[in-house]
Amino acid sequence: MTEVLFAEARAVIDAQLAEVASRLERTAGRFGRPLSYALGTAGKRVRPALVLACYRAAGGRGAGIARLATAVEIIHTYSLVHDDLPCMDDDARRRGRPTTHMVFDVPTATRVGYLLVPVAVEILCEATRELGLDPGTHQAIARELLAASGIRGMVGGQWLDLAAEGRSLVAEDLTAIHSRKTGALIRAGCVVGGLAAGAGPPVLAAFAEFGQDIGLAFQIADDVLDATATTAQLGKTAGRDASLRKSTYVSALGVDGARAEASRLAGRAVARLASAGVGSASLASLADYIVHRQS
Ligand code: GRG
Repeated sequence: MTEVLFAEARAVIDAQLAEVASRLERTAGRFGRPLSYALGTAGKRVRPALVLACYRAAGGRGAGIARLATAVEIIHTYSLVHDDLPCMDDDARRRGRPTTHMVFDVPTATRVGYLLVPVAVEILCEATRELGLDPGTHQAIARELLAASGIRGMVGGQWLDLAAEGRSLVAEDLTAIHSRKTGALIRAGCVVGGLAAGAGPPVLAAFAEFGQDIGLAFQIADDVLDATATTAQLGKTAGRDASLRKSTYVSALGVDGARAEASRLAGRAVARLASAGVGSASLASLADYIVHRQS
């Protein structure tokens, strides 16, 4: 089931990203090529797949949802470009290719990251217009995505994560960091899918709780993969957490304990949908994929 959804997400989102990249190549002067390079890297497209699946689970049928999913992926792409910078995780490889600052330089990659944020907002505006959403829904979607990206979400979580380097953290500390750093954008992807479909408060609350739990499960699986998979498998440097002396769910719970915690969260995420009366085989299989993925 996830194969079909991912095949669709990759085809549609990659085409939209290519279109945005070629637009930027024409209009962004000397930043056109670096922006296009960052947008052209092949990710798994987990967040777009969640936007599409939540939208459809809430009854949405418009094709414009792909553009909204693209906006979410662009925010994610910016975060990866910045995360790899020498002042953050200092990584040379991402998505099977050299990172943006390795191909260009650090000032260029820094600007690429910043420039992608207004690009995402522009695409979000195009999406809500294409979907024919009213101004209130447009505003709710923009607020959800931008709040999740900012200091109360992704940026705040990254900040806490950097400040914690070299310190020994327990699982509760890690949850406080990663529910913001990784979880907030995943949760927002689920909620904006629901908002775009016109879902009511109980379904939106269920999507938020589902996104919260699978967002954390995603990070736990990421920690397990960093400790157990190869660089070739991951497309980014394996074993990076240990070399940066980072506390992770693996250092806190062990590999088996971390896997069990990810499974527990994914199970609770699906149960939350069921108790809100949202039946979605796609979302259940995405939750399963997030825990059992190999890259
Ligand atoms: C200014 C403090 C400050 C922060 C800037 C860099 C940043 C904002 C936030 C970092 C957010 C981040 C990179 C979180 C990690 C999330 C994560 C596990 C990413 C990997 O996601 P995948 O596996 O990647 O979906 P692909 O490549 O498949 O898209």
